[in-house]
Amino acid sequence: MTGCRFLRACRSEPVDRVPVWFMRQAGRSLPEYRAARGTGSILSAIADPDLVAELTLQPVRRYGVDAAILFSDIVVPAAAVGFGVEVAPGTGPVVADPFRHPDDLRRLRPLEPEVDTPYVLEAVRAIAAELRPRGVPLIGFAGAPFTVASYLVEGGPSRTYARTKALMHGNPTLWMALVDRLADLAGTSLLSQVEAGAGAVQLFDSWAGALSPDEYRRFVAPATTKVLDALAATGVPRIHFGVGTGELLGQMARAGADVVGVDWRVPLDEARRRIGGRAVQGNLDPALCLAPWPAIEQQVRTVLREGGGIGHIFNLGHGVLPKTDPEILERVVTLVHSTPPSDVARADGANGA
Ligand code: 1CP
Repeated sequence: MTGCRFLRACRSEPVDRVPVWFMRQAGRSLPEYRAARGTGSILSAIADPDLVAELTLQPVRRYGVDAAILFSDIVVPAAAVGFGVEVAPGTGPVVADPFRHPDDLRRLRPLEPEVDTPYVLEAVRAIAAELRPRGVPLIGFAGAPFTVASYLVEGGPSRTYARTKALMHGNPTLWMALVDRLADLAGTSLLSQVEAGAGAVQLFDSWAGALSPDEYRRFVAPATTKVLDALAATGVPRIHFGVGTGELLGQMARAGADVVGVDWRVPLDEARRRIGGRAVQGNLDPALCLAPWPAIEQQVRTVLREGGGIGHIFNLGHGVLPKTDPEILERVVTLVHSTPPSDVARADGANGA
């Protein structure tokens, strides 16, 4: 089998082992991250290509995962064009002057990656060069229009998305203009990351699960489709991920994904039925990584069986929780890599074993 197993799995080609990586695999759960990261704002860390390369490569070295994900954040393009967004430690993205009026569209001018985010491109080039000999691809990423819009409209993290929904339903014209601008930012950023050497991309629509299927179809799908369409000609796999999106999986697939990321609420075999023919990524509950090992082992085997061995990229159903013991993730990688795809049907003792 030629080529790397992560890219083969994205294309639903046979693999020697199911590939595995973890959302938020770099970050606070790693002592070497805490040592290298220092105390400054994450946006200044992201603007330092040497530090970004180090933070991106740390989990590859420690875990032997099959893909790296660029150390960055979903608000980087909006911050880079001067919208006015910060990332507050312990909170996440915050906006002092949230998006409210048509005039605010002017704060979202087009992104010029070489001018606005040269540090991202420098980091991607360095990381891709370092990973190439190991056959490990770098995943570039962006925030999907809805999830980024939710921060710009709410002014910070939200539980209800009340202001966001008030805008989409109350002034659909302005909402569609907003998500269209955000689609251009995400598409341009992702294309620049691919040109600099990223071998796959993931579009994070983390909070899309707040939407009904009808809201998703009317207010979100057109902009998200625009982002994923912009990547089609590159030929790199496009992963599309959200949390709590069981009822949206079909639409998320049709928006142009090659791989659909699934959280722990929907078993992967059921998810596969909803997305027709595409690969799946997921879906071990990140909270389970804090349980005793036998419970984790059982669930890893269940996820492998439900993933079916082909067209499955093993991951968590959302990001690594900061309290996770890195040793547990190491054991998860070893377990996934020790199970040949032909054995996953028997992996958890189901099917009469
Ligand atoms: O492996 C990695 O660590 C990759 C780095 C990464 C990624 C992929 C960071 C660094 N952010 C992201 C994407 C991101 N950022 C998402 C999508 C992924 C997901 O759903 O987890 C989202 C929703 C954000 C927004 C964001 N940025 C939050 C969430 C706030 C909320 O609404 O609950 C937070 C806490 C941040 C800050 C941030 N980004 C990244 C880190 C390591 C941190 C923590 C703060 C810091 O270290 O200063």
